[in-house]
Amino acid sequence: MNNRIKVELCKRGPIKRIGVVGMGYVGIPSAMLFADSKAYDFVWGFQRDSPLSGYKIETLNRGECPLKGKEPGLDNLIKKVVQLGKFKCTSDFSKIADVDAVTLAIQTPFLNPRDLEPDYSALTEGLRSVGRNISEGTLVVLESTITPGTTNGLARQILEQESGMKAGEDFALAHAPERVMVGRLLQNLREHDRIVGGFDDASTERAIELYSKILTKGKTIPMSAMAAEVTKTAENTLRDLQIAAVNELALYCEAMGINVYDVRAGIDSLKGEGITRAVLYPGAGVGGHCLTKDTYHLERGVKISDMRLDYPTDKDSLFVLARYINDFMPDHMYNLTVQGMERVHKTLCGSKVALLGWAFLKDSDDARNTPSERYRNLLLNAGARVEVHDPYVAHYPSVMISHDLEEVVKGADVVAIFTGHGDYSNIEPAAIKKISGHPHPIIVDGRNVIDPEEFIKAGYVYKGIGRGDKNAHQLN
Ligand code: SAJ
Repeated sequence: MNNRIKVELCKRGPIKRIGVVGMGYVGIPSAMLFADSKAYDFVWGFQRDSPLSGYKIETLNRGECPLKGKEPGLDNLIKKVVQLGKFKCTSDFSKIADVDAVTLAIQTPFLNPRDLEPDYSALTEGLRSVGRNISEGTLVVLESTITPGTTNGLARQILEQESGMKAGEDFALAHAPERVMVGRLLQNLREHDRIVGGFDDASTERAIELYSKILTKGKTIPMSAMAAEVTKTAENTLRDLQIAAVNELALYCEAMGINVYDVRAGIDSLKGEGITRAVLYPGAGVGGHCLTKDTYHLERGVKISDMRLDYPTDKDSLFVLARYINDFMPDHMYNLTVQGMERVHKTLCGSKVALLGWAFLKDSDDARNTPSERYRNLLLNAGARVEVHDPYVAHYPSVMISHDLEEVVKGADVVAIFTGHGDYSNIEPAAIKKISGHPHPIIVDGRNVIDPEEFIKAGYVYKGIGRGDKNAHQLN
C-alpha cells in the first residue's frame, strides 16, 4: 500500500464533512443519513442548477423532499437535518474543497443498449467538478451503476487530470454501488450490506469508515473497485437471467399444452430438501432502469477489459440472450393477441385494444422502459386503436393514459393485462364483457392475475403467458 495516501489521510483526520453530488433518489437519502449521523458535522448536497432539476436546491433547503412517491421517514429526516443546520444544498461545486469525502450518485443510462455505449455525460461533468475542487486526503466515492473498469479507468483519469493529483497517493478513490429500491430508500441504505471497492486498500478502508456510520443491520463488504463494479452489474444481470429462464420455460409450456405454474410449483417443492431452484415469475416483459441496462454494463466491462475473454466471438453471451428473451415477451403478447383475434375471425386492423398497465412494476407509478410501449407500438403498426389504462401512472411522453377503466374497455375487442396491478385481479368477467359490447372479447393475461376458467365460461377468448393448458380452450 502506498504510504503517501496513508499520511494524507492521517493528516486530514477522521471524516467530518461530506459532499454528495446528485440530489436524486440515491443522493438525497444518502445525504440525509450522513447528516443525521452524530459522527459527521455537516453535509453539502450538490445539484446542478439545470432547468429540469434545479428546483430541488430550494426545495431541499426549505426542508422538503423533491422526490415523487412515498418514502417512509425521508420527509421528516430532511426537515430535521435542515433545521439542525447539518445539511445544505447548493450548485456551487467549489464547496467540495470544504469536505473530507465526496460521493457521486449520478444516473448512467445507455444511449442505445445495442451499442453498449453508456451515456456518461452527467457523470463526467460531476467528476470534473469534483476533480477541480478536491484537495489532499479527500475520499471520492462513485455510487452510480457503472461499467466494470470505470472507477480505475475513466473516473480516475478525469479526477487526476482536473486535480493534478494522483489516486491512491494524494486522494482516495472507491466504488460503493447503490442497491436501493424506490419506496424503501432509507431502509435499504441502513440495512443492506454495502459493497465497498477501493482503488487500493487505503481507499477501501476510508470508504468503510464513511459508510459504516450509517449502517444499522447492514455491514460493509470490502473488495477491489473492479470487483464491486462487477458485483453490482452482475446482481441485476443474474436476476434478469432468472426471469428470462422462466419466460423461456413459459413459452415451452404453452407449446406443449401445459400450465407453467404447475411446473413452477413442482420444481419449487424440492426446496424442502434444501435443493433450491430460484424460479421467478414469467410475464409480459422486463422494464425499469436496472435490469434493462446492467447486463450491457457487464458485457461492456468484459469487452474493454485488458484480459482476453475465452468465449466464442460469434456467439451472444448467455446474459445477452436473456435480455433478448425478456425483450421478446411483449412480442409474444402481441402474437397471443393475434391468435386470439383469429379465433373469432377478426384482424387487428381497425380493432380496439384496451391496454391495462403502463407501469413496469405492479402497484407502482414507475414507467421507465415499460414493456407495454413495445406492445402498443406493434398494435399501432397493425392498424389497431389502443387505449391505455393505469391506476398509478399519470403522464408519459406522447401516450394518453386514462384512470377510467370503463372508458378504456368500452368497445374493446381485446383486453390485454401488462402490469400486475392489484386492481386488475378483481376485474369482473361479465361486467367487462358488457362494457366491451362484444360477445367474445379476447383477454390476454401477461401477469397471471385473472382466473382463466372464469373468463372462458363467460365467453371470452383467453390467452395467458405460460398457460398452454388453457390457450386452446373451446369457445363458450
Ligand atoms: N419481473 C418479472 N418476473 C419476476 C420479477 C420481475 O417479469 O419474477 C419484471 C417486473 O415486472 C419488472 C422487471 O422485471 O418489469 C424488473 O422488476 P424488479 O423486481 O427487478 O424491479 P427493479 O427493476 O426495480 O429492480 C430493482 C433492483 N434493485 C437495484 O438495482 C438496487 C434489483 O436488484 C432488485 O432485485 C429489485 O429492485 C427488487 O428485488 O425489488
